[in-house]
Parts: sequence; C-alpha cells; structure tokens
Amino acid sequence: MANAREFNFDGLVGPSHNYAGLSFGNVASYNNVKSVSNPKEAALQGLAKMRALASRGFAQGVLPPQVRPNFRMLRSIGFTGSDAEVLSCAYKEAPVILASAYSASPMWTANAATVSPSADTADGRTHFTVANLNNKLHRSYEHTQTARTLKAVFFDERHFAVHDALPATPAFGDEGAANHTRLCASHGAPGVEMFVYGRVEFDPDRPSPRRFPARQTLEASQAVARLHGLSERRTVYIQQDPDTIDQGVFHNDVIAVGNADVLFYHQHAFHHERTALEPLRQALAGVDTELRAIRVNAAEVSVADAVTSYLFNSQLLSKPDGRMALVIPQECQENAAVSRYLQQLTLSGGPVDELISFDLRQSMRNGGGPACLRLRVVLTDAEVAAMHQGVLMTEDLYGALVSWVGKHYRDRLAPADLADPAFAAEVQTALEELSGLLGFPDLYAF
Ligand code: SUG
Repeated sequence: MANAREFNFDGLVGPSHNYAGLSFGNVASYNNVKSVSNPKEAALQGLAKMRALASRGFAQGVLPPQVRPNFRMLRSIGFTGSDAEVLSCAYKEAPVILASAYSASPMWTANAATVSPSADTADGRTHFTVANLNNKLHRSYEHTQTARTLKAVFFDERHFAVHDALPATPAFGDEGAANHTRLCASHGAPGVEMFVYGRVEFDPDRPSPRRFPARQTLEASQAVARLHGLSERRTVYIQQDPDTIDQGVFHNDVIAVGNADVLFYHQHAFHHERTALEPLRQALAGVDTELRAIRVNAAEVSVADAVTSYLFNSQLLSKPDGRMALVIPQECQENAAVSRYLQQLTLSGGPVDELISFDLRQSMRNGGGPACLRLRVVLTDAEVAAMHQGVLMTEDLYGALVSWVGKHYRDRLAPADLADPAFAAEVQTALEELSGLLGFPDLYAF
C-alpha cells in the first residue's frame, strides 16, 4: 500500500464575492440577499484557515478563483455593445443575472468535482469528474474553468484523469464532492465511496423534497462512479432525507462528514435512517474495516441548529497520533446546543479530541462553511511529485497571496458596484497577476 495523504484544496475567494441570494434552498444565501460584502475580508479569512492548517502539518493546497464577470454568458442572453454597455444594461434590466455573472461561487471547491483516489480506481489513476452544478445559473458555468484549472494542476495523465462535467440536464444534476464521502481504514488503502443523492430522475415513486430542489441525482452519482472505474463492491448510494433538504440541507455535507472509518452525521441526514447505513457497513467489512459512527440526535442538535451553525460542514482531519480534529466555523460556538454538544464530543473518549475554530463569516453568509471551501484529494508521494507545485500552500505563497489580496481587493461591494466597468477591469488585472503568482501563465482564457 502506497503512502498517501489527504490534501485539502481550498478555493481562494475571488474579488467579486457578493451576496445576491442566488441559491434558493440555501437559507443563508437567501437571507443575506443584497447585503454589502467585503471581498478582502472574505479572501483573508479563507487564507487564514489554509495557513493555520498547513502550519499544523495538514497537507494544504489552493485553487484559484475564476474570471468574472462572465461576459460570454451575458452576451449569449442578448446583452450587446461594449463591455460597459453590457454591464449597465444588465444592471438595469436583469440585476440578478448580472450578479450571477459576477458570482465568486467557485470558492466552494467541495462543489468543483468528485475525486476518487488511485487506490479505488480500476486503472490506478486519481480520477476527477468536474461537477456541472446545473441547478443554479451562477454555478452552471463554473465547470469550464474548473476543468481547465484541474487539468492544469493535475496535468500528468499517467497519474490523473480529469473528466469533463456530465451532460448539463436535470437527470444528471451533479454537485461534486459535497455529496460524496470516502471511508477507509487509512487514506492510502482501498476505500468505500459513498454517494449521497437527493432524488432519482427515472423513478417517480422515490420521494423527493417538496419545497427546495434536490440538486444531486442518483443517475449523476452512478455516472461518476462508472467514469472513475470504481468497484461495485466498494461503492454505495444513499438517499438524503427529502424532508431535511426542505429544511435547508441543500448538500449532504451540511448534515454529515466522514473521514477514514468515522462518519459524523445527524439522525435526519439519510432517508430510512435505520437501514440506510447497512450497505456502507457491509462494504466496509469487505475491506476489513468497521464503521465508527457518531450519530447526533435531533434532541441534542436540531436540524435547524445544524443549518445555522454548520456543525456538520466541518472538516474531520486525521492527526499523526490517530485522533481527529474537527475544523468548525465559529458559528458553532455561538449556538448554545451545538457548543454544548461539541464540548461533550471532545471529552467523550471518541475519535474527535480537538476543535479548531475559524472565523469564516463572509463565506458563511452565503452558506459556505469550512468543508464547502475545500476539495479533498488523497495523493501518494509519487502523485504529489507529478502535480503542479505552485498551488501547494507554503508560508511564502501565503504571504504573496495576502499582499496580492491587499493590493487588488475592495473591502466593500454593494450590488450597484457590479455595474461599474472599472470594477470589471480591476478583477481582470488581479487575476492576470494571480496566474503569474501561481506559476500558471495560461490559466485563464480572458
Ligand atoms: O451552492 N452558495 C453556495 C454555497 C455552496 C456550499 N457548498 C457546500 N455545501 N459544499 C451554493 O448554494 C450563494 C451565492 C449568492 O447567493 O450570492 C451560493 O452560491
């Protein structure tokens, strides 16, 4: 078994981070519509998390933001003339669509792709399928640049396969790693890949949410497993509880997180909870692993508290001593039920013995917690050596990115600022400089 480590690739928050209420079904996004954002603070909060975890010895990388605004999208729906004219007409006629063209949503890299490490795949390569994110306009065009970025980072086809997004149609709604968890004895060993879906396109008898959309389909999850060459015995599909989606749990990573042999989840995470995890237990038995389940009862933490605190959108990280740290947003400590629960969790003698808390308020106000901000990629030493090195987090890179943010980012962005052509030019200048900084001259197709 090869020596392998889990890397977390966090999305660097882009200069146009704003609150536009674009994600129906995501309570925070909806509640903060049109409030003034602070892109500089957002980027620095994200970088502080990356740096703190890297300095603790957790393997950490960064994925760059995308070009904004998306003029191609705006022109494709009939806005014409100079760039300045496109912006001003879009602002007057369709401000929500303009905000969509400016969204910094690629920061939530848990939605960039689904990743299967080489220990799990038929051809022994690490496979990525870029998520189509077709449920929301502002996320539906991320995949083009995401594929370009992942192909640039994981360019060596002897080790990596980056698949383009699935067909962008409701049957294949795919939100990437936010609905995928890998359980295993250790990161380098063959694992069981658990796909969690919200609905089934071709089975009308299956329950689905009534109020909010289910973004991930079973058909999409199965397609990803096929593309990656996963073994049937080590792949399980579990349905999310539709009532929980209707309470604002728009991705499974808002209600469950797994790491190694531990699954930390809420009582109401899965449909038919009593039997839902049986296939997972059985598949794990096939790799001589027993599931360590940490089930949180609704009486201890309600679904509403889980949604406001983002308790389960935490990162569960293995430490060298075999114990685990839970990386939480500070909102968890501000919620009485959740902070009580967490205190008892760390003292219980179970796998989690440490909490690491971050202020990620800017991202949280759009419904993005610590786990949304990162894409996990398990890599062997040979694979690490074969990837682009410029995205690995070091003190030098951290320092360079902090100065870059300081130079280019605004500390206040209101909806009307999106109509200003000077702002569009500022974003472009910033990204041109960033691609040099990360050692990627052709990262963007401006
Ligand atoms: O897709 N919010 C994102 C949050 C993604 C969270 N990711 C995970 N759970 N893995 C979404 O709903 C809000 C943008 C706005 O409203 O301006 C937004 O896209």
